[in-house]
Amino acid sequence: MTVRVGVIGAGWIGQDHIRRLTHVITGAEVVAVTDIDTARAEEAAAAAGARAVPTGAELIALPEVDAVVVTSWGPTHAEHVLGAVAAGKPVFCEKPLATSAEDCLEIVEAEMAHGRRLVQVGFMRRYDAGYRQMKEVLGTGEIGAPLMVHCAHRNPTVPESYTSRMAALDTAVHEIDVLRWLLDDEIVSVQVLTPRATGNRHPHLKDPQIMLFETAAGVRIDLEVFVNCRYGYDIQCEAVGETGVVRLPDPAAVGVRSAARHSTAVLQDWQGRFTDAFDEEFREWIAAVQAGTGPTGPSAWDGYAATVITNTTVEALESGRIVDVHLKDRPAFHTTGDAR
Ligand code: NAD
Ligand code: ISE
Repeated sequence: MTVRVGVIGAGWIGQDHIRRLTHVITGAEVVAVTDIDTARAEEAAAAAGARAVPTGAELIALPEVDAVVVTSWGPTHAEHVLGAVAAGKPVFCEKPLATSAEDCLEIVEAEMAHGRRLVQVGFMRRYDAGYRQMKEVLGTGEIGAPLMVHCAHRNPTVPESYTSRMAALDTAVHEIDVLRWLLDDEIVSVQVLTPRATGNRHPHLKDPQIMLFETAAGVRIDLEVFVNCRYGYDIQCEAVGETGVVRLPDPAAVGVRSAARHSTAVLQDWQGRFTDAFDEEFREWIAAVQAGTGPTGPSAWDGYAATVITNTTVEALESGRIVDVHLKDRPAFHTTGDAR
């Protein structure tokens, strides 16, 4: 069965997912696209042989739409995800699930009232081959219990519109999700340190930031978020266990020996770094929709946890304090059936 998909939001990532669903993944067809920018919706729809629709609500209601992809701006996600859940349609929502804990919980509760999983959140790092290998090693117990994780998330540059809060909300959110999943553990407190700021930032921005997380099991995570590092897009992750260390591999790149140097190129953007992960994320989501089993990837609960933890990280940045994370108890509905 071909899954007929409607896409809400045809900006950068919406167009990339439309291309992916149309040209990369088998078993899916984009049949409808909407965007508040109607010209953009029409252009993206035409490229996929789909129809442009005026609003998200109308797109969700179309009988020919089997499943919904939400790639609009973050503050609009909750409305569209709740609409899809009310219609009983599987919905893939790019991060964040919603921008407030309350909206995330409303989605969690609506999905539970529906009785089975419909929601998947777009945390694509869980589909990256390197992170998957790390999880496998951690799972075998080969390096013993994890004790510490050292991470870095570096972007070459960000636009002036990028704010200090976005270091948590937009950037560290990926590590927050992938570390909860890698460690199968929950983050319980956060502190943010602001070292000497780079001269290469826009003056309003605190960059770099060092985020210190503690988990329920006592694992300490240090995450450097440095979004004006200039030299490239660089994601580092190293877990230190009782008897060994496991490291995220760098993307494959040829080594060049020339002019008395041995060098390898560093990627320049996140799009290139996670292309394969995005493809696999959609391959598995479409397969789950086809199977009618409900999504197997990051759940509405994971989306809720990520939003609470990123909002707590902003509080830690702005207060300078160590702040505890307050999550509700995880419902039984969400202890099985996700990608853990
Ligand atoms: P963008 O600004 O390029 O695109 C968003 C589009 O949504 C715009 O075309 C806008 O007109 C449209 N839009 C806004 N509100 C709408 C509504 N109510 N109905 C229909 N269309 C609406 O942004 P982007 O970079 O494509 O990001 C979109 C989402 O994807 C964000 O939530 C962002 O955090 C997420 N994202 C995730 C990743 C990732 O690595 N997983 C990467 C980039 C962006
Ligand atoms: C961006 O929004 C993303 O989601 C990318 O994956 C991330 O690496 C980047 O830092 C964010 O700004």
